[in-house]
Amino acid sequence: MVTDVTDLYQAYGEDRLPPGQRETDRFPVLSKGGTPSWDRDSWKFEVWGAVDEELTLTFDEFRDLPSETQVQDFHCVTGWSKFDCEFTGVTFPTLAETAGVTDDAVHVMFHALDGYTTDLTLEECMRDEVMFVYEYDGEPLPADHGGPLRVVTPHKYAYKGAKWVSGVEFLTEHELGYWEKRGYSDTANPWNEERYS
Ligand SMILES: Nc1nc2c(c(=O)[nH]1)N[C@H]1C(S)=C(S)[C@@H](COP(=O)(O)O)O[C@H]1N2
Ligand SMILES: [Mo]
Repeated sequence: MVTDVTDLYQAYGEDRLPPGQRETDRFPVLSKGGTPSWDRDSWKFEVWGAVDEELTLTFDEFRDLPSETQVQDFHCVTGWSKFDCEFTGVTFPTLAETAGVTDDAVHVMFHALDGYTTDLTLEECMRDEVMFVYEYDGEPLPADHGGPLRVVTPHKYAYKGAKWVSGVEFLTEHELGYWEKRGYSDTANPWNEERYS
């Protein structure tokens, strides 16, 4: 079953295409540096911080979590949007439920293999559209797009979705991620054009 969530813009604005964006059919690659290498045997996904149970999952264990497929739009803060991306993976609420989030958790820091980080409020993460994705259009997620595992955040500019995600830290206080420390908006709502802080 494929769930189409491309209508989520209706909660934020009139138009599916956020203001100041242009639609592209391509799927450009945008990374702060090179594509990190990974190895299936040593790859680990970790969950720590304000949780009942810290988790360390192998790639196969991650793949065994309940998954779903969604059609989503993708908005990069540099001005391009790609409609109708088919992503398969694990929703954030499913992952959170697996670890058991404690009552004092308020924010979430995503960590990635290239040293990238990004932070969202727990509330902004606890939506089924926030997914840990390992397949794009029914194929393994290409390495340039964050394979083996990336986060997608269709309600935010795409820098809120860490490629090559290696772990999730539940925080009891707000912290800033890589781009948020360098002047990009912490809230990153595309329909309000929250590009810079
Ligand atoms: N680990 C990591 N994640 C990242 C980035 C990055 O440099 N490193 N760039 C972000 C930015 S600015 C965007 S627009 C999207 C780009 O995803 P794409 O290369 O699949 O288009 O990934 C986001 N996630
Ligand atoms: Mo971006």
